[in-house]
This record gives sequence, structure tokens and C-alpha cells, in this order.
Amino acid sequence: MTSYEGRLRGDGLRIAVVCGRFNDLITERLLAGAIDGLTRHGVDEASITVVWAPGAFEIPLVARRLANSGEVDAVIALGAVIRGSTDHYEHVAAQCAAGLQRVQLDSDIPVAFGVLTTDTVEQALDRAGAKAGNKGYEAAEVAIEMADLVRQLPKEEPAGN
Ligand code: INI
Repeated sequence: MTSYEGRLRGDGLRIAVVCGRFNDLITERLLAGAIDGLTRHGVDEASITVVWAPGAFEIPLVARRLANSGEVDAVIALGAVIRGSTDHYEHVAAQCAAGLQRVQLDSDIPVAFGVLTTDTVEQALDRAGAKAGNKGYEAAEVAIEMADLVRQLPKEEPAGN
């Protein structure tokens, strides 16, 4: 039997974090959680790049540029989409998630999904370090694990062979 599992070892990894500015009361906390998660697991602060996007809808484009740069081992997407704020919540949340999945599949660079989608600001605060953990911290751990896992997995055959 052959078995693979990513390790939570961040040393040597280059990580980019894309953070939405919309609802920055929440996203600032997610970012703090993500940086904490990265550095606690050995990622060098100098190897972390943070990019701010206007809102969750714009995050996939920024993530794509970073993933395709050849300079990062994983991308962490952080945002807060809150239903109360607008009736286009559904579109913003769905397009952000779909866009980010597409980025990781097309680029072969892991993208950790740390975008909160909640009904209220209170629920978002709970998941940004209050009662229910910090989704940014969790996304940091996923990014590290996936970066290590992808390195271990067999290389893909070039298409057409
Ligand atoms: N962007 C968010 O990140 N969170 C939200 O809750 C949100 N709502 O509710 O509107 C939001 N909208 C802005 C959107 O991401 C784009 O920036 C905007 O539509 C311009 O393209």
C-alpha cells in the first residue's frame, strides 16, 4: 500500500494571502489568524505575501495571478460575505468559491478557502476568532498541509502522452 498525507511543516514554504477589504472588521481578524497559523507552523514571515482585494468577488483574479507567478507554494483566500449587507450575497459568495476552485485546479497550486459566508456579522465574528475558532488560522493549516501533499504526490503526465 502507498499512502500520502501532507505534514504541517511550514519551513521553506512561500505563501500568499489574498484578503478582501469588504467587511474588514472581520477580514483583519481572519488575516491575523492566518499569519498566526502560518508562523506557528514554521513559515518564515519574510515568505508571506499579503494582497488586499476590494471584495470577495475580486479575490479569485488576484489568487490566480499569485498562483501562476511561480513564486508561491499555496494561496490562502480570506473574505467575509455577510447576507445582511446585500441582496447580491449569493452571487458574490458563489462566484468567489467557484473562482477559487477553478484557480487551484487550473494552476495546480493549492488554494485554501478562508472565505466566511454567514447570515450575520455576529456569526462572522464568531468564526473570526471569537466563539467558533478562527477560519483564517484553519485555512493557514490547510494551505501548509496541501502544499506539502502536492509536493509528495506523483507528477502529472503531460497532456497527450
Ligand atoms: N464583498 C464581500 O467581500 N463581502 C460582502 O458581504 C459583499 N456584499 O455583501 O456585498 C461584498 N460585495 C462586494 C463585491 O465583493 C465586489 O467587491 C463588488 O461587487 C464590486 O465588484
